[in-house]
Amino acid sequence: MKTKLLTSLLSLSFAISASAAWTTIDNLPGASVDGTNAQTSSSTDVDTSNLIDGGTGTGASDKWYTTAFDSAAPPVIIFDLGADITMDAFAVYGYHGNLNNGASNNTISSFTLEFATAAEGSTTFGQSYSKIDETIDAKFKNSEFYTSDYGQDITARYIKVTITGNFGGDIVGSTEMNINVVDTDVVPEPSALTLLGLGGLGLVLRRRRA
Ligand SMILES: [Ca+2]
Repeated sequence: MKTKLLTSLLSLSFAISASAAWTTIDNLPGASVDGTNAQTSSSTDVDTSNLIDGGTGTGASDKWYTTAFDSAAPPVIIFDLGADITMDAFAVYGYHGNLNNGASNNTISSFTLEFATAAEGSTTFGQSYSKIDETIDAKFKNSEFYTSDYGQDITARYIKVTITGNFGGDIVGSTEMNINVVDTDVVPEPSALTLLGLGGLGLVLRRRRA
């Protein structure tokens, strides 16, 4: 009896501890990032790899930025997470530390996210999940970030980020992009576990009353 009750409570606690953590993408084994637009400069201090290096400060080596911005030909960044990863949110960091000068107009004001699993490959997006469109109302600094909450768990290897707007500047940039990884090893099917836990608890209580 005591063992059953303990098992039930343990099941409940695991279900409740459904956790996620922000992850710098380059901490994932085999992860990489690339830009797929002529506006994305390849010179060292504006490289897309600066988006996943953990640095969100004002230094040139912290940033990625384009050499121009044209919403008709928006820059595209594709993250390869190295393997299918389950996540529930994406973070886009700001570009410039001083919001009161013109450079802050170069921070991202809108973007879209598309996903592809390892099986789907890096060039075919939108099969498993719908595109997510985000509009950012206010400018934000380099170390600040905007969170795109997926509203669901998404499992994918590739994330395609299309930057569709800035705040009126001549270029567009960001210091970092992160994902919120859901720890699927710790959190198996919460609904099934909760039901199992409640069922087991009910069984114990019924037997105690008898
Ligand atoms: Ca960075």
